[in-house]
Amino acid sequence: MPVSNSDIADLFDKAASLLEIQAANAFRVRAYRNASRVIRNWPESLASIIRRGSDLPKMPGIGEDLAEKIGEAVRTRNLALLTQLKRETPEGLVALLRIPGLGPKRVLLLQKSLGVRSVQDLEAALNEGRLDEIRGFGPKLEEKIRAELRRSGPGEPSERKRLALATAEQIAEPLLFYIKECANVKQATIAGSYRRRCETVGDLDLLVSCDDQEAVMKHFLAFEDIDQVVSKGATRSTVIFKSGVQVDLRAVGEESYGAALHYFTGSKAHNIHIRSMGVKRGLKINEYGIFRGSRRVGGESETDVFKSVGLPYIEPELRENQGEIEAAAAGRLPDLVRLDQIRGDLHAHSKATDGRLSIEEMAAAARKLGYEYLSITDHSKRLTVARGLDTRRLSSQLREIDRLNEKFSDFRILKSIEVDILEDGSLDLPDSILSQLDLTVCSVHSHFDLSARKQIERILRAMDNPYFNILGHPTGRLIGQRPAMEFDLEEVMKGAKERGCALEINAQPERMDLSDVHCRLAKKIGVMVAISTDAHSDHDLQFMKFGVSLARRGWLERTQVLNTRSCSEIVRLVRRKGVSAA
Ligand code: DGT
Ligand code: CA
Ligand code: CA
Ligand code: ZN
Repeated sequence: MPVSNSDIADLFDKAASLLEIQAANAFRVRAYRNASRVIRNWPESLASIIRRGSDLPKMPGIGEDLAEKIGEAVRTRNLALLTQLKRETPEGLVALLRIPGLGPKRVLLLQKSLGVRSVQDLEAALNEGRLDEIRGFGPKLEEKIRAELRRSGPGEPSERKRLALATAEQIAEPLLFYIKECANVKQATIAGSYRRRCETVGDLDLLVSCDDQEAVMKHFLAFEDIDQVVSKGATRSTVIFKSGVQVDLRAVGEESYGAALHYFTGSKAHNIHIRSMGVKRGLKINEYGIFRGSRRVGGESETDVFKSVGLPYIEPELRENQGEIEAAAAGRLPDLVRLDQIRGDLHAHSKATDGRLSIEEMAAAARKLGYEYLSITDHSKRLTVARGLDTRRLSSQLREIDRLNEKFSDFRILKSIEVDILEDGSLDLPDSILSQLDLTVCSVHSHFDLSARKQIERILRAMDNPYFNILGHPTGRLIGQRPAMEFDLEEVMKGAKERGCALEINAQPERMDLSDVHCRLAKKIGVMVAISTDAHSDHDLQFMKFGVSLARRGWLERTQVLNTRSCSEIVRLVRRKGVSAA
């Protein structure tokens, strides 16, 4: 199992929470929290940097001691400090932390003022009405805690699962449709991490503008997917859907919609940065509007917010306080790639291997999306579970594609293959057949556990083959099933750039591989990427939007994305020196 930056960040986060429950020095708590945030968002894999023996880069707020702890986390996947803290902290307190609304601060407060040290203690205190006695525990929070205790039943509450973006969308879209049916609703958006198109989403933040908030609340609370109402008020409600997802609704007047949309889109770090810029200009920026003293000076549109601090509009996907505000101020925001710039899909399977449809059906589906081309990339023979193609079957597929292509004047099926990269770095099919293709996707489907060094050598050796064009799903991760392979992507990206190879952003929801952080690295290195769906059916072609938003989160522009080019440009771009056109 590789140690990703977010694994390291999780360790630091846990340490911060446990330190906080123990009422440790506030500076120390903050140092760990800050470190966690910096590490989580760091664009390069810290584990790779350490493994290749380089010094860690200078990171804000991370001194020698914390840097050493990063090293420890990479080596041991743990922190001795964390083990010690866990030993010292009663289990019950740790379980309390998992209850939504109960951060370490409140857990500490509960412990100090009521002696609550477990979920059972908490339940008792609730039932006896003792929670009312402590500051910061209003009826809203109490109701939220009650709802969680009901939801999780007796015993310890489980850690609330974050949803994959694609899953969240299946819940969010019908909700949005439903809310817009209410005649009072003027505008409605799902803000938060969902709008920033994060890989996973904690809860959905639905924002509406209207002039009759009561009517909108009533309409919302009648939605059939609602399982529990955690809290309801005149302008805000929190509910839990039958699927377990929490949804927060905020209803605001039209004059506040832009300010609220900006606020609830976040991220929190981005908001705080913008707000502090406002303060310097004598402005108060919050979810209700932009104010100079008590006078409202804007808030109807999101642009108002940015304009008030002298910035151009910043796309939601960039709002992570990862340099987007500085870039905006300097007039250097990237011109992010858009879905409507995508002209085709370079990774799709047919029923010749593990796809569900014929090549003809897949091509028809791609044409319907307005695409100019579709690459058919079935598996190669090594992947026996998918009935991978050998030279003979691939040859006959190529003839079939020639026949189909004769029918089109405005569309082309590209001849391709998803060829396995074998353990020794050779490709699974001979050059004699690869040379007859328009381009190749080359993927690792076995031996995921080679050492990082061997994995890199394997992939770079494969890239030495002049018929290697696109590295498919580069880290091999399957979200929730298989971790990313542990190797330094930077080295692979540099190798790809030198050799004229591209990397894939695989838009399958369970892959999303490269990640946004990797995309940013790809941008820095200047290696080309292909955004592909790896479709196994016509429906899967729709995943393109997830790949594009991921690329946008990674600051990628049209020019760096292979499949924003025409078919002939692509074939020309990927052709390697020493390879003549077949
Ligand atoms: P999630 O739900 O964990 O995937 O992430 P978000 O970003 O959707 O976070 P959420 O739902 O807790 O809050 C939605 C947005 O509201 C968040 O992105 C920024 C804003 N927000 C929440 N709490 C604060 C806060 O304390 N200060 C500021 N400035 N903004 C906040
Ligand atoms: Ca949220
Ligand atoms: Ca929320
Ligand atoms: Zn594959």
